[in-house]
Amino acid sequence: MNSRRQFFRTAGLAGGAVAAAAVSRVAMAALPEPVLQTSADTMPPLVPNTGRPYNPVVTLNGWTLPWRMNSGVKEFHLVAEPVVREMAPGMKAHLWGYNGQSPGPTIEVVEGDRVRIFVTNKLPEHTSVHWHGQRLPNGMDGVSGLTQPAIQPGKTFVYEFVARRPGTFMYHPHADEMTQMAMGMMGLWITHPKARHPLIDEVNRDFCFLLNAYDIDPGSYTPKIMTMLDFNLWSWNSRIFPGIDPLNVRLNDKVRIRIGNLTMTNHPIHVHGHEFVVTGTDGGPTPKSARWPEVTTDVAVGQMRQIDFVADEEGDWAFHCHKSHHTMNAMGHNVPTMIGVDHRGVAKKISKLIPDYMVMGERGMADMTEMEMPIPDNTVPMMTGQGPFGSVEMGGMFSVLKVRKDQKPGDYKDPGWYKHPAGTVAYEWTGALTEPARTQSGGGHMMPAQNMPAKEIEVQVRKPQAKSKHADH
Ligand SMILES: [Cu+2]
Repeated sequence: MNSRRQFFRTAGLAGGAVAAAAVSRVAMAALPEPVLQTSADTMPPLVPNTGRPYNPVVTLNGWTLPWRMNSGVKEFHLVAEPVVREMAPGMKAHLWGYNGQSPGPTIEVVEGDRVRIFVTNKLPEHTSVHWHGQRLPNGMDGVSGLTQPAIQPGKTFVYEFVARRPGTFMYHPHADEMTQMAMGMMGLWITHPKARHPLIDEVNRDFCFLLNAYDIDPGSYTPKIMTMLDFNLWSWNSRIFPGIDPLNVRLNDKVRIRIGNLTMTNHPIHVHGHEFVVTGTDGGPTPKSARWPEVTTDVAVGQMRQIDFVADEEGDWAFHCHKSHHTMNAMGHNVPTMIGVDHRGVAKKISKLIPDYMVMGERGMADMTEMEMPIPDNTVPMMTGQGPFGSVEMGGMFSVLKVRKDQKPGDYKDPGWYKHPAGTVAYEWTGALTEPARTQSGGGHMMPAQNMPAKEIEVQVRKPQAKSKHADH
């Protein structure tokens, strides 16, 4: 869902920022003009027009921050500020972020680049930026109180260091972290290798996103920052399915996906139809001897995982967190399991008193997607997303890897739903059904049937009486 107009707007701004570099010494002495993003769409890769060339990444529902070259130094300007982030069509959240969005823009540099980052604080409280995973001088590490004074509201600080090693990194505040990360302050940092690297293959498509989580009550806009574990919105780059864009690739592309986890729990990330290898972490590229094929990799808290694979199977492949509660959207958690409970009579009685009353999950939860249940404003259904065969019944950390023969190189447009060749889709059996033969045996090999009672017996369990103090437990 790339918007061409958005692309030209971004490219224009990037061009503007770069052109400014050629203007005058006075202009260069000033801060680089901050570039803001108003859209939550996936922006096309920002092809570098200054500095060493590299193959840019695509940030899922995100964008890369343009820079200017100032006497050989790459200069970026991050603005920490309150933002309104569209988490999915129909749901907006009041978050904190950088340059108009949460997460902030991806910063892309090349191994060996000298980088200068101006950070302006427009938040109502102090902040700092920690450059997670970087080798840098201690005083540039961004831990407020420990390595620098905090950046007070209205102030701008300058960070400067050389991007010493290639890899996938993150940035986030190291000041009032609980609040600021719960409010969405974070971003990705990619350092590309300066030359061919024995452990970093060149790829055709290079995607990245952060795992994050929010606790926003249905009908409200601002996350509850005291929540420790029971978040109700599990997001990729502060987007929830069906608001997460698909990953669109060409058949046989070499694909890389970089995933960083800034939530409070781990996320087993799973791809359908393909195997991948973990080729890097925030510690750098993994040695070849430490790689093995996987279809799920756990990304623990504060970790990054870089996975590589060849997209050699056409189709629409689910790509998601394997924790089933993380592929759902906001809901109350205090819902009893009702499977197998027949409570139609009760529901009828209650609905006389409460017209909107609805019984949840008598036959599982799938019914919930079809019921026209009234939901509060600014709330996305719990399980949703229309596919070509009906509801996908997903939410949260879910997207689709779309592999197509005719996807052009460099084209990230959504190709639409996969058209399955005739005879390759699971179908309904319409023939006769025979009753399954059920075993009559009373047990397995270790317990021969002749020693087993032929019918059910009643077992009485007597709780031991507390004759001695020790028997009690
Ligand atoms: Cu998860």
